[in-house]
Amino acid sequence: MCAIPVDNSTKSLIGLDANDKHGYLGISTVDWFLRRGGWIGNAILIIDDTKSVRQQILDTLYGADLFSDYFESGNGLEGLKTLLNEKIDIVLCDVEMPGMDGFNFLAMVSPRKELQDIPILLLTSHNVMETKVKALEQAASDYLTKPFSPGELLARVKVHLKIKALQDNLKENNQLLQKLAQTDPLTELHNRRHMMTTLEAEFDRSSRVGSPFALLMVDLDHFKQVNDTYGHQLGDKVLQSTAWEIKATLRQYDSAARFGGEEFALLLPETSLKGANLVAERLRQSIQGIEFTGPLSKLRISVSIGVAVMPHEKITTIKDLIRLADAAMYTAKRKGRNRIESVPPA
Ligand code: GH3
Ligand code: MG
Ligand code: MG
Ligand code: MG
Repeated sequence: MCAIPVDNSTKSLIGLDANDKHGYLGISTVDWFLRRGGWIGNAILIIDDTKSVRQQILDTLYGADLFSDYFESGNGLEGLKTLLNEKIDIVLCDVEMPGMDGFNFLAMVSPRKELQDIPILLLTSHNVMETKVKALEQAASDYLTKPFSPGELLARVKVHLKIKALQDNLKENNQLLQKLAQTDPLTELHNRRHMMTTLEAEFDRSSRVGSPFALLMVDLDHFKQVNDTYGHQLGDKVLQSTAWEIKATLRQYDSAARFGGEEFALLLPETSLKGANLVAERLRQSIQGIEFTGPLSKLRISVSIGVAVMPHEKITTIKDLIRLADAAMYTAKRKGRNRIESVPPA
């Protein structure tokens, strides 16, 4: 097994016992830490108008091997520019500086959503309780009183790096969960629930501003026969290939969802009847043209598509829009399948 040596300070930073693994980290542990944004790639920004203070901080940090990038600024404004332009993981900022001081710096940073997760530690030069309380009230993550001991500086920086890594990890997991909750696992298209949310937003927008909005209902023809002939598992592969063709057809603001078993919905904002029919025809042809391999090599599939476009006098609710697109799709089935039918303009 691959292992790398670590010292005790690194172990405590990543939450391991000092006796863990005899001073070595297994590659899976390293991998875990790196994936959640470990020390490699960490960047610190040090803002202080006194060069010797910045140097003292740098000398302390260099030995601890916590960062790969070190940024320095001699005033708050310059520091803010660096914070906006670089990927910074933690900020140490002096309180007393000419021009933009530490509190002004905090006031500039706090309202910016993209900077809110970056811990800011204020460096106060006098041990006055009001300054410390004010720092925390103004959204500083912590404070350090100058002159600080190297041990305390390192300990506080490590704690805040660890909290940030955990927060980043939590955020990533939440985003992943949100994506999973919106996605159909087989086809990786949006699921029906998420489609309804998008549909509501687009329906409202179209109703409000009168801009065209098209809904396409796409249903595989004789799909039961595909399952009966090749089995359910290969049937699933066919659904995935269909979804892939649908994704390839989408333009920037379009979206697609798996509406039911072998039925898909395409939402096309700002699209007139003519445009929607063109998209539908392109999709019909590309699905008819899919060439499968292996046991499915003899299979040819097709879809029937129903198109409904608003504004339309028969469409006043989302239910109307879905019902009419669905009815058009069933007309296409009745007229022989592998074709497109649209709701005639009012
Ligand atoms: P039509 O042309 O009238 O649409 O005929 P059809 O056979 O496609 O329609 P029908 O509604 O009779 O059958 C739909 C089939 O889709 C039956 C069902 O087993 C299959 N199906 C639904 N969901 C899935 C799925 O997730 N995987 C697979 N493999 N098959 C599915
Ligand atoms: Mg100062
Ligand atoms: Mg079908
Ligand atoms: Mg169906």
